[in-house]
Amino acid sequence: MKLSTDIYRSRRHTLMANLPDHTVAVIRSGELCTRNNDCDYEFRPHSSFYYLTGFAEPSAVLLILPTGESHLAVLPKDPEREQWDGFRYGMTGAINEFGMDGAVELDELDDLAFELLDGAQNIALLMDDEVMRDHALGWRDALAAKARAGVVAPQAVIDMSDEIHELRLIKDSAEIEIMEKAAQISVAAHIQAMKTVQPGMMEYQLEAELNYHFMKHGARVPAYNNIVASGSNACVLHYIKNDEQIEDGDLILIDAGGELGCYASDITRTFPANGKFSEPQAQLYQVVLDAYHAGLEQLRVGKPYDAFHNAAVEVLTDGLVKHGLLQGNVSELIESKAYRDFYMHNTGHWLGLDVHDCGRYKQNGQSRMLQAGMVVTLEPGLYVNPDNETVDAKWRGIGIRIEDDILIREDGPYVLTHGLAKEISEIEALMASR
Ligand SMILES: [Mn+2]
Repeated sequence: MKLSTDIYRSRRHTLMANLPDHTVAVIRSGELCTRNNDCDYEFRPHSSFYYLTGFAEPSAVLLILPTGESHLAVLPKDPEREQWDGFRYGMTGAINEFGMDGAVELDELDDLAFELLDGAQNIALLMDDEVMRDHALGWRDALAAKARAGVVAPQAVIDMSDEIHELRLIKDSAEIEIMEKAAQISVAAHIQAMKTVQPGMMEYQLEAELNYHFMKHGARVPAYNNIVASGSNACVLHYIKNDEQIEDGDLILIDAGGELGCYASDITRTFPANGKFSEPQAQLYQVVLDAYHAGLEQLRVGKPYDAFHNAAVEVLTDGLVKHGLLQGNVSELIESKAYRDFYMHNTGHWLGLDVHDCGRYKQNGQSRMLQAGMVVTLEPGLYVNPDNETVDAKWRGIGIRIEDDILIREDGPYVLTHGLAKEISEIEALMASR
């Protein structure tokens, strides 16, 4: 899934062009993380580091000069370690395969930094990376101590998060292609889950179908912890235990998406375990589906970011009143946020290398305008707490969310997760065909 080295090089040049003059940028891939004893979690590089390099080994540190000239400190080639832990690109690979202008072994990182930072004004980094921040301040102090030898230490450590995040927010065609593939792998996995479910199964047995299809089609890992929630578990927004038995009459909410080439997909569907919605389930489901369609209409170039959320909230609140779960005037119930008892999350988020991707939602205190190349999720839902005694018993414990991944294009919203049933009749037909 590595893109052409020209793409990464041009991203590094653009980043430097957007930072103040005389700045050297530094960013790292991250370290292996212990699961237990001597077992590590599978390594997954930091998204912004990967965006700038396509390099997926742990412990790597990238330094970029104001001209865009790029140097990578990497784990050294080591036949014995590679015998145990697998292939490393080493310095030659960093230059030949990843288009770096220079490379050093990790233990020469400090010397490289001293050389490249001498005379620079700023060290730019991701301010939330405390390890890198401490390291960069250490470099600065060491250079400052050599002032009498003519060394000029950088004056400031600055945050480059915004500059990287704004680049990552607008997806290029290569990224969109990968994201659509990731989305379609996840669509196939969700279809399989709908076709496989039977009352009596455990939630994790259904989860196994998702993981099997993600991996079988090239998405080695889920982009986030799979949510497979039956019955009232669906009202727990981040339910990941997935260890209860699915019962006849339950709705099942699955929020799961595969990760491909480090890009996330993020899909939610809610469907009946026995293949047929009950009447109250269908009534609330239709409200959420109507909110989805109202939101989708707002996902257009030039609309403010919050328009699709507001449109969804209006439809959801209207539906809650229509079915008697809330009483009163719709606009007053929105104003007082009464709907939040049933709808407590936002209607979407940026999607990209991270499932909750980077990029500001507001500019100058106002919701920002949508632009072509942005990818958002659209995910209205309704959740009736099983203990909510203010509503008729027939509604209690129903949890519904419908979520797709939407690319903003000049010609309108494009559903990357296309081809996955969401109308009631479509879901029931798909499940009847099992
Ligand atoms: Mn989501």
